[in-house]
Amino acid sequence: MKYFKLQTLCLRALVVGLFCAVTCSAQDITTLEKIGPVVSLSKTEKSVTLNCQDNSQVQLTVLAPDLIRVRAAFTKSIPTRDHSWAIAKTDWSTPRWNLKEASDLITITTDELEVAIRRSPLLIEFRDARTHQLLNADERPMSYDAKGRLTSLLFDPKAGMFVAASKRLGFDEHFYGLGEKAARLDKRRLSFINWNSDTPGYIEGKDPIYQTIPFYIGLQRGVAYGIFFDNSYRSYFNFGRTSQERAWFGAEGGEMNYYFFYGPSIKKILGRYADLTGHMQLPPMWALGNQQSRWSYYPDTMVEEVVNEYRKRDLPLDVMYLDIDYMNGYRVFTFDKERFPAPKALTEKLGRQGVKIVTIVDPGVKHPTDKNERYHAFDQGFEKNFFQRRRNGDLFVPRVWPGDSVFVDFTLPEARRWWGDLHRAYVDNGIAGIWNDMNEPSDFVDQTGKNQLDVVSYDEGEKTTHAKNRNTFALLMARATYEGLERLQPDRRPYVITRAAYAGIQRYSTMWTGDTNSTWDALALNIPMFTSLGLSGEPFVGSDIGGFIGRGNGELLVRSYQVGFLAPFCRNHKENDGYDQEPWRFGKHYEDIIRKYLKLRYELLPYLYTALEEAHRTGVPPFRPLLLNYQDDPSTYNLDDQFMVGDDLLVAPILKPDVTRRLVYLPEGPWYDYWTNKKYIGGTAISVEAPLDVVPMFVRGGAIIPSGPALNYIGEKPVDPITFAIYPDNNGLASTSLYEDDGLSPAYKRGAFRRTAVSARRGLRGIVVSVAAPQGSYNPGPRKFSFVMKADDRRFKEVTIADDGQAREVEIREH
Ligand code: MIG
Repeated sequence: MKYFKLQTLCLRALVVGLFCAVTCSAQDITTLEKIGPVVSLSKTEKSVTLNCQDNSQVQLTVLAPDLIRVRAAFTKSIPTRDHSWAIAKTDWSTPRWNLKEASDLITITTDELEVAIRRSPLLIEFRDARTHQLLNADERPMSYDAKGRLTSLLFDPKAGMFVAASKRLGFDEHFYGLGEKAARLDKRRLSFINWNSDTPGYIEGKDPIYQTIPFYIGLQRGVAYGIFFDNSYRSYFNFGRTSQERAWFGAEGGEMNYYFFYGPSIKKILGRYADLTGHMQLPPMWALGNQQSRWSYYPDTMVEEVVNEYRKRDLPLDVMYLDIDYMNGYRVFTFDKERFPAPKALTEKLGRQGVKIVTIVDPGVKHPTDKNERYHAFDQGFEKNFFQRRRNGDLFVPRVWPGDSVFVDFTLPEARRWWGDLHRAYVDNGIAGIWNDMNEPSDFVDQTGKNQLDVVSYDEGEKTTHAKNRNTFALLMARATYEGLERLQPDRRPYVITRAAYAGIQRYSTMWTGDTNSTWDALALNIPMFTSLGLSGEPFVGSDIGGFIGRGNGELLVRSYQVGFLAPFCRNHKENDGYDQEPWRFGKHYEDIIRKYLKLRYELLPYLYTALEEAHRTGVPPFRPLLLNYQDDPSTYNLDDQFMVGDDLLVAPILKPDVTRRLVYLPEGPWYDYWTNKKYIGGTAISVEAPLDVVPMFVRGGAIIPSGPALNYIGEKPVDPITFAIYPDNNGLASTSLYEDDGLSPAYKRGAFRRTAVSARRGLRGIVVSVAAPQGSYNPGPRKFSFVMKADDRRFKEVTIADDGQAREVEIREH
């Protein structure tokens, strides 16, 4: 396979890079220069600036009662320039706070946080303002590497020096988040590097991989804080890996610049993080539909054949992907004339069958092989000087799929606009969404980034180099794409999916976890990866169902669907020379089970979409580790072979071959087996049967699960009736709130949604269900509501009423 030959060419470079990465993370930050003691301070309306003996400055800014920013400049003043591509909100209205100065201590207090700053040595401590409980404390003063000791081969001396902050490691402290890491849920005792990298076939422990989200959550005795180290340079996070004493983070350049979030709940931290770095906007609802891909479906008739197969076999499908071979010689914004002679006719034809097309768009713009070759994307970008150049002015020419290529300098606002507008070529042909790949950016010449170190980006006039801009490249490309689609189709919600990212990516794009293996280990890794991404501000996640590399089999594919059928992104995808992997490829036995799960996904769409809207509004992701819902339960702190969707569904998939039974941990409270309605009392692990056609799934007592009819695709028919399945808690109570909107347009942002609260309680003769008057201006049209009582011991009648948009009460009686 050509692709891997290209990759092995760079193996030596990779090995060198990895070696250096390892030595760096093992390096000792205790050798670094420490910031000097505080000699004076000044205060403004929002912040306190500390002047240090060594001419360093530290600035603490109060953004919210639970959010404080810490910025430090070593042996110099805080620069006036203050810019980050990650930050969405800067206009915080300053909350109530005060400053106390004592001879040894400076204290900043908000309603929620108390920041105690020791003057000499300069040590910062964060405490709960009410209980004074310690949350997080500097283990040593913030430090910097004046002598260049902590550098890797990728270090650009012109870009700055290593900066670090070190925190005391709690004996029982757990670490979560940090974006996309091929690692388990609790990151305690692990260390990581952030340097966006194309890493096909990664396995647990491989680091770094595609994305950089330098945000983590610390949890100790049920109390959580968050730290977002907003620094896009190659960064390091060490959660007690090399020392019992400290959890530290640092970067090979840029500023010591971090945001401290206080919970105590993780959900609250995620909300604040979303306020700071941007809320995910709702994608079109069809993005929650089933998606099918492979590298690559061509020509157009093959795409149609796959769709026909789906329809013939009664398997739901919403989206087909065109991978790189749809293009004319890998030229982005073009279609191959032979393979796809009439893209518009194709999207229209598939559109009539309810299927959308998403095309891949890589960053590499083909560089012409001779002077007479005309290609609009290259010609325009070259003429406008939008392509990246080296410090000496030479065009930077990486080698990717088109061969010699160029990359756009996406830090240029005009270049982003131009790139976004180029998507007219897709939109005009009815293409529904854009898939950004290879945006680490990957370069077959050298995957480490070493060859790009002298590439300069405009960066708001700062003209900074690769060391700073690599990790934000994908963020800015996704931004250009998203904003372009928004301009081209203002009445549609853009749909973008990306491989690489930096913090803030949720404003522009959904994501998938790249080139996984078709193995059981890779399948098991899905769960901690999805939940960690959710704890890092990326709610819309998923991975290639069945795995991308290597030969799968029916059993693995089925178990893979049993994880992915409830992930926001549900797409089967396969590498170019891999054995076919569509749901029917291993025979009817497996296909039938896959159909069951795909149909169940579509039935549960009212529930899934409600959970997605919650993520948009609150930052709390749909796909959750149990600890997010049960933060006070230590049994959940490293539980990563089961997950929850929203507040109410608990799923415990089988992650090994030939296994049909497993332990499932159920937190405190009553739980119902989704399949049998059998009631369990939680707070313990139970052993359950899980033959191949069953994924153990439980509903929280107290929940009401809304569902609709099975669909072949979203919008096929009205979601009617909506069935509310009632699972009472020990007091006979249950409730939910259903969210709906038009699923396509941005009108929901202006109130065009409908939220319907439904609750149930014990009545004299049965169960009383109340439906509150709905909120919001969206009108779904006439339809029915059905109420079903779930109990394993008694039989209740199902009740159906017309949903007339009024508050209602109905009673469900026993048979
Ligand atoms: O160098 O476009 O992760 O999903 O099929 C490989 C071809 C490039 C990597 C993506 C994968 C995609 C493949 N791409």
